[in-house]
Amino acid sequence: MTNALIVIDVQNDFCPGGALAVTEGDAIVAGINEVMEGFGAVVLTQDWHPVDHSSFADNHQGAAPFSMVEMPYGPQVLWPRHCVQGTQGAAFHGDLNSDRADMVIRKGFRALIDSYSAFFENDQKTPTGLEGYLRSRGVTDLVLAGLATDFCVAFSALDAAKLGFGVTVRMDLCRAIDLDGSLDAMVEKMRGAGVVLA
Ligand code: VGL
Ligand code: ZN
Repeated sequence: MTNALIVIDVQNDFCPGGALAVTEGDAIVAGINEVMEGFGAVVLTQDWHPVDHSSFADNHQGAAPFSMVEMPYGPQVLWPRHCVQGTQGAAFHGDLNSDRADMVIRKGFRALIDSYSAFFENDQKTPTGLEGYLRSRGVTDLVLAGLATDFCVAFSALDAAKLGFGVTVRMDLCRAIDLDGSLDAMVEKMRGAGVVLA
């Protein structure tokens, strides 16, 4: 059995002062660095959007940030512009030990589709390639940490469980956006899917 730590989107734009700041988003960085040592593999994910990304409210005329739209693949939250490719906002938090990462996987780089999960884009079928990477390295068990608990962490955990990995989410090493009760809803879904919340 090989385990992997999957660190979700610990990027400047999700930390205080960033474009889509998660409360205390930076408070988990030291703890994540500490646990990295204990894993057979460490993967970092990076939300990585083109400027014309369809998840940005300012690319939809008259739309307010955090409102909902219907995309061809289903409902989608419109976010403030964040994690634009190559910007400082898209860079990892400066204190995150990115040197320890074996693999960095970028997601959300297609303009017409968002990607919360590290495994599949929001159409739930376009793969990111992470599954193949983990399987070819013999990884069976995953521990997830990062931002945000109720979006990218939860979607990644649910997909991982569906794919048959053993999945633990370190809730103490995650922080949530919590939009209209999304945290409670996603915690419930993760429990139902057999994800261990630690
Ligand atoms: C995320 C909203 C939009 C996340 C990414 O990392 O949870 N949330 N893009
Ligand atoms: Zn995003």
